[in-house]
Amino acid sequence: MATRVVVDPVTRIEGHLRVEAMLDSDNKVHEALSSGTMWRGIEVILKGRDPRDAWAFAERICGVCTTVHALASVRSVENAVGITVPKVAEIVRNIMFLTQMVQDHVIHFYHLHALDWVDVVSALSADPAATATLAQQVSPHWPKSSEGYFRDTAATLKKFVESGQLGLFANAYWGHPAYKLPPEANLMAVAHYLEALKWQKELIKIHTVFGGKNPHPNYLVGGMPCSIDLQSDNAINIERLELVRAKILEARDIVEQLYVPDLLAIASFYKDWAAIGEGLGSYMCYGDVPQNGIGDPAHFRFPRGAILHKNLGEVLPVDPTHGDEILEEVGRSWYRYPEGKAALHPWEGHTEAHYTGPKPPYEHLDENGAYSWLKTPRWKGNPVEVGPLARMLVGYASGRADFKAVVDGALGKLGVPATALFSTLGRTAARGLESQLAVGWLQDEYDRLIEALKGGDNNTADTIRWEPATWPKDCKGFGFTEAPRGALGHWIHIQDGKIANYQCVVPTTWNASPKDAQGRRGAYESALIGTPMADPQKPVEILRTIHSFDPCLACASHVYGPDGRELAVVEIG
Ligand code: NFE
Ligand code: MG
Repeated sequence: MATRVVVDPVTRIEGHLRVEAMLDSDNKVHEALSSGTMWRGIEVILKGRDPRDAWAFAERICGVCTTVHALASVRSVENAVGITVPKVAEIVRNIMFLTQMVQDHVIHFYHLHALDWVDVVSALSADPAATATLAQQVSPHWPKSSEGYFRDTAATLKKFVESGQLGLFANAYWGHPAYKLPPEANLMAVAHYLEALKWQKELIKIHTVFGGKNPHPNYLVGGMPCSIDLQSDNAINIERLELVRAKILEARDIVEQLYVPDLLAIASFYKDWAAIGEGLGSYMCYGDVPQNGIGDPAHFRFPRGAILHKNLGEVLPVDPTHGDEILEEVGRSWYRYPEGKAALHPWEGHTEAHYTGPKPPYEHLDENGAYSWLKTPRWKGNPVEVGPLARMLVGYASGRADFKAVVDGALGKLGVPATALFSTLGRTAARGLESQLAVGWLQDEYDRLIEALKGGDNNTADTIRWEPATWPKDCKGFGFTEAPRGALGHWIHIQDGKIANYQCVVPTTWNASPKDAQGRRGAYESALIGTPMADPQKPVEILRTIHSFDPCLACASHVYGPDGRELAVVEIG
């Protein structure tokens, strides 16, 4: 009988994900199920509310990607009622967005994904002097690379392990034959894990300058809720902006001296993963980081577009407001649609819980029935992957020189062809490479901000259409961003100044979706097919590919009851 491997819950992610993988007799995955096993009710409370408040609720869909739901939300309202935000507000939003992206990617690499490749216990047998030599080769400009530094790190780690309370490092498959790094590389990675953990709280201070707090910084329909005046004691002045500049420079060091060198060093031991985890081969982005207003995608730093079937020769146009382009199905999800409806555009979106799965605790999901709290979004009928790899490929295939430079640079260093991008390794590398772009863009956006301010422009909000009385009686809007995990869209329908309908289709819904009506797999499921497993009892290979997407199930399984009715009763007993 075929072996079925169940990983539930998948850890080192946000939210609750279950994966079931069916193995052939040679222990390769031949079928997979990706299931969101939680659902939440954030959107239900949006209905009937003031659209100007929506960002504050929507932002709390997630505590990880935090700022992006606020950004998509204010953009959806601005799009609906016809507001164009001032240039300075847009630059500040770009800085907030890029800060979030860099912080999230570094955390993902070191704290959520690295331990799939780095064996912490093996680090204990590393020679600190040899580790110092290695570190100086890998990151010649990073100051902390002495023998003493690595001796101290090893001593800290040893104390930690001997205490028997692994804490952060508990529950991994230490000693698994799939770990390939020498002990010194493992110790170097553990040291940098700790460095990155200390640093990430520093970068995010940028959010506190412009948004007052983090997580969940403040936003404003029409602009940003901050006043900037270089000379004032009562506004964001040059002293605060100097802090922002310093944090951007630190981020640049972390990405260029630690993250990308570590990524390439670790990847060089795992080149076989450039041929594993390809998945759909189709990708989509909405694009972001506008240079000339959100209505002009031709001038986004992240371009908009789609690639189908690995054809890098053609970037297809994407219009998420077109009624047929993006449709969500629920045939394999625990929801039901109105009679006769098989797929709905988010502006007509409908969410009605209808659990038909097995009664917990259960052994297996029903692969022939519904098996997830995630819906199944499709672009022009195609399953597509969203996220860093999609963004890097769309940028690369669009012929953008900045994308080509970082991608070709990494491929050259690793000595692998461009086809290596279509893989688990490619997905993980893409996250580092776009962080390289993002830290450069952060500096550029900061310079644009200072230039505007020096020119006397410090307008951070357009409040001409603040009052709902100035809005159309019935209007629809689309707000979007490129969240760390990929294309994020919020669709709003406003009637008489109140929210009539609000739907989010988030990155993890695209990537972790169950099958569609034609039986085609989502991105996670598809990427697992063909994966070889060394030991089905210790499925580290499944974690490598699933983690390469950086799952967030909290984002993906928000639920909206269109009539505000009770969706389910949960009994605890
Ligand atoms: Ni909760 Fe999210 C991101 C969004 S989800 S993390 O990035 O939007 O997939
Ligand atoms: Mg949704």
